[in-house]
Parts: sequence; structure tokens; C-alpha cells
Amino acid sequence: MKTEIIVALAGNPNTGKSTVFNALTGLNQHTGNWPGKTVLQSTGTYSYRDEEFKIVDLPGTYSLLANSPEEQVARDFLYFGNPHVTVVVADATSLERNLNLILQVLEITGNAIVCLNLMDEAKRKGIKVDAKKLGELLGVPVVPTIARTRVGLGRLQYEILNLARTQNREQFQIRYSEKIEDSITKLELKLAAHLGEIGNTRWLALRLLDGDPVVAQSLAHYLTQNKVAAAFDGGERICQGGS
Ligand SMILES: Nc1nc2c(ncn2[C@@H]2O[C@H](COP(=O)(O)OP(=O)(O)O)[C@@H](O)[C@H]2O)c(=O)[nH]1
Ligand SMILES: [Mg+2]
Repeated sequence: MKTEIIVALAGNPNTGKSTVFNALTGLNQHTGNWPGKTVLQSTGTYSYRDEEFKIVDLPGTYSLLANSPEEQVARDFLYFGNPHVTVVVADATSLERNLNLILQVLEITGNAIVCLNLMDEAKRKGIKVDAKKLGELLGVPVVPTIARTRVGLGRLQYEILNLARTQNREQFQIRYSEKIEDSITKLELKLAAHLGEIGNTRWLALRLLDGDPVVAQSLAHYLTQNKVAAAFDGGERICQGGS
């Protein structure tokens, strides 16, 4: 059987995430709760150019740092679920606010695409966004869309497939002060020894330096189970959840 390409859909509330999700998956949807949480989980599937995609509509969040159950679900899935591609749906009319989440996602994964939605609203308000330039600055594809009328969704599907096949080698990185960078390096070495292939030890080190209790707990859970596949791999358990 062919492996499915797992796509996570992240974004602030009201950016058109569900509209994108519905447009891509149509009736091929499944809803339930995230394991152990009262947070709604929607997954769906679609085919494109002979590939099968499983798309996970994450809860809408403004950040991945605070501690609401929604933010925990989104963050854990992006990190431990290790999706092949993460699409961040952003509101073109308030890019600055949306960039907060975009940058946090890019610190977790370089395999990301920005879906710059509500382009019609932006135009109506006289807001111009240079998608190409933004893509160059962030190092990921930026696809302008009007999800409500499906404008740009063809290109979005194409970019998802393309990224799933190539995977982004150069990840966007925020440099911190020397002292923090030193601590990150030390922690990363220790984490790499335990985690091996799970990757992005830099992000984990940053969260541990934040003193983030939830990440520490998720990490402990992950290490004790070390059944990566059973817990999160490719979203298997997530996608089997629910009714
Ligand atoms: N004008 C316009 N409205 C949109 C677009 N995409 C979504 N919407 C509308 O924005 C509202 C919020 O969309 P929804 O998909 O529920 O957002 P979510 O909270 O991110 O899941 C709905 O009324 C959608 O119909 C778009 O590109 N342009
Ligand atoms: Mg929604």
C-alpha cells in the first residue's frame, strides 16, 4: 500500500482554515476528539496526481507557546506527529499578527507552506502583500488564495505535493544571543543522543530553556513510550481517533 502524505493545517482562528480543509477534502472527513482532550479533531483525505493525502485540521491558535489545550494539541502534533508538510493558513489583511504563528511553526519545521488567504479582502482594503518576497524572506513557498472561491487552491495542492517529495533542506532560523545559543548547543547534544532521528532538537532545546512544563512532559512521555509509531508517527493514532 502506498504511504499517505500527512499534511497539517495550522493557523490563527478565522483565517479560512476550515474553508481550505473542506475545499480540499469535500465529504471525505472524519471528526472526533484528540486523544485525551476535549478538543475537536478533524481529519480528511484527498487524492492529487496519484498520491493520497491525509490532512489534519489543527485547532486555530495565535501561538504555540501558551498553554491552552488547543495550543498543546497543535504544537504536539506539529512536533511529535512529524507531518510531511505543514500548511499555515494566514490572513493577508493582518499579516503582522499572523506572522507570530508562522515564525513559531517555522521554528519547528522547514517543511511548511504559507497559504496567504483572504486575498480578496486584502485587495478590498487596499492592502498589498508581495507573496514572492515574503516567500524569499521565510524560505518557504507562499501561496496567495481566496479559499471561499477556491482561487489558488490548485497551486496550494501542487506546492504540498512538491514539498512532500523534496522536503525543505534549509530551515529558517532565528538566532538568539550567544549565551542562549551556547545553552541550546549543549542541550541539543544531549537530546540528539536520546532522540536520534526525531529531528529538530533545536526547537526542543528552546522549549526546555523556556521552562515549558508541557513540552518537558510530552518529551518524558515520548521517551518512556519510545513507541514513536504507536504514539504519534505519521499521525496514525491521531487519525484513528474519534468515533
Ligand atoms: N472573503 C473571504 N472570506 C473567506 C475566505 N476564506 C474563508 N472565508 C470566510 O471566512 C470565515 C471564516 O472561515 P473558516 O474557514 O471558518 O475559518 P477558520 O476559523 O480558520 O477555520 C468564513 O465565513 C469563510 O466563509 C476568503 O478567501 N475570502
Ligand atoms: Mg475552523
